[in-house]
Formats: sequence, C-alpha cells, structure tokens
Amino acid sequence: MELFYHPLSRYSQKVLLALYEKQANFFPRVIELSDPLSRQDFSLFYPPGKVPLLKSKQEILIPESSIIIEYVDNEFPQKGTRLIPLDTSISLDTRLQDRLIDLELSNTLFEFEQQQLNPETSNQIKLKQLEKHINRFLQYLDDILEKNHWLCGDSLTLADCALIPCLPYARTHFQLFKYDNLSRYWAQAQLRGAYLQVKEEIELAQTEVLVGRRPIP
Ligand SMILES: N[C@@H](CCC(=O)N[C@@H](CS)C(=O)NCC(=O)O)C(=O)O
Repeated sequence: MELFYHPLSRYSQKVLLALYEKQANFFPRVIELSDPLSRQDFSLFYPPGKVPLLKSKQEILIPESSIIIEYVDNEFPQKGTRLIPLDTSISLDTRLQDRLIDLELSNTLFEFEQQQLNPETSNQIKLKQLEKHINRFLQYLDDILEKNHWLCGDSLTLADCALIPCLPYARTHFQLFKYDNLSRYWAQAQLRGAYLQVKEEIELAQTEVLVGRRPIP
C-alpha cells in the first residue's frame, strides 16, 4: 500500500494514526500541497488533488480519510486495533461521531484558522460565531467523555483517530483545560504509541518549515 499525505494535514494525521494503530505497512508518499510542481504532479495522478489518498496493493485509489480507515480495518481484521467495532450499535455510534468531528470540529477549526491567518480581511462576527460553535462542540465531546474512556467506549476507534489530530490546535486556541474530561482524554491520547509516531512526523515537518526546507501547506 502507498499513502499520499502531508504530515501537517489533520486528515492525513487521522489516517496515519489509524495505520499505526493497525500496525499496517505502507510506503509513505509526502505531497507538498503548497509547492505548485508537486501539486501539479499529484493532480495528474489524482485530479481532485486532495490528501490523504491510499493506493491499495491492487492499485485501487481510495480517497477520504474515513473510507481509507474502513478499508484498512477490513483488510487487516486480525491486526492491531479494531477501528470500526463489530458490535453494530457501537459501530453506528463510531461512524456518527467520526462524521460529526469532521464536519463540526475539524472543518470549523480550519475555517477559524483561515480567518485568523488574515487579520485584515477577517470578519470579527464570523470569528465569534466559529468560536462559539467550536466551544459548543467541545462541550458535547466533554459530556460524552464523562462516561467513556475513549469516545465510543473502552477501545480506541475511528472516531478517536478523527478527534485526536484536532486537539493540539484546540488546546492552543481554545481553553481545553476548562473541559475536565477532554483534558484527561488528551493526556491519555498523548501516551498512545500510534500518537507518538504521528507526533514525531509532525515535529519533523514543523522543524523543516522553520528552517525553510519545506513550504508551509
Ligand atoms: N474529507 C476529506 C478531506 C481531505 C482534505 O480536505 N484534505 C486537505 C488537506 S487536510 C487537502 O488535500 N487540501 C488540498 C486541496 O484542497 O487542494 C478526507 O476526510 O480525507
């Protein structure tokens, strides 16, 4: 398998977490999204030009982080962590939380970041609305985590792969410490082997950005 991704893209981190949880072997193919040439090459190969993208052993291209994770989970049912539980009610909840996190948190955080990046053009009312939306969703997660160790129960699932990459930004731009259960969850996520592997890649990519060896995505 080959994974086309960028280590600083949250949706890529979501898939990396899942692949490390599954202990799945893959060839890493980093795509520099902000480098026009690298982007052009990638678009010739995959016209939508979005990462993450998985190329299976049978050379099938699989886009969309959640679909990639479902594919990998089915491909290696006995290996590593079961990311979409077999129990139908837990699996339904896992998919639901995964959808909500992508749509309500990850995408909203991206919109918030974009607004903050351009202070001259940013709309203060819009920023406040986004902030309120994000805080409401963090509270929703905090309530779930009052009773659950991981988001959907005792084991880490697809939903946690979606949530964990959002938390570093939520921690620095939102007061994550106000949410007791989310703070406990974040502390526990940081000890997870798969997260430590992803973190190493993020830090390396961030250092390369700082020393100017890699364009910022
Ligand atoms: N829904 C997609 C989102 C993928 C996505 O938005 N990827 C971003 C990076 S995080 C991207 O490739 N952006 C480049 C572009 O839109 O041209 C998924 O879950 O994989």
